[in-house]
Amino acid sequence: MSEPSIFTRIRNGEIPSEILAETENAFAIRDIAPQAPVHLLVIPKTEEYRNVVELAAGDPELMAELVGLANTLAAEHGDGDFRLVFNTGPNAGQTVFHVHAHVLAGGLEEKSVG
Ligand code: DGP
Repeated sequence: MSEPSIFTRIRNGEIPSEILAETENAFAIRDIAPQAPVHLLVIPKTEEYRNVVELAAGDPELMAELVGLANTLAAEHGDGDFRLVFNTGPNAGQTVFHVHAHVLAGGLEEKSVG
């Protein structure tokens, strides 16, 4: 059995970070190094999925739950618009291999992708 991820340790209260919201299968915290005025992380309670590809294939309903929680948080913490980012793989900047969505909001207009 591998060590619990940093996010599981936060959820268990071993590492301090306010749990901003919780659904049946997911929870949300603030990112420790914000890249936007609003930068939250939406995280499944299970560590079963290392990245969004595994999550989407293994549990599409949980994927939808994450998106729904991101949407709720973007309305609570910003104007409702948001960017959802899943870094996938170390070469894309993923550092925690317990799947999580970055919810970025506020002041994104000048940095849109595409
Ligand atoms: P990624 O690089 O996509 O795997 O995202 C991991 C994020 O987790 C990164 O943006 C910083 C955040 N993070 C790492 N450790 C902690 C922590 O102890 N507390 C909080 N709130 N966020 C953390």
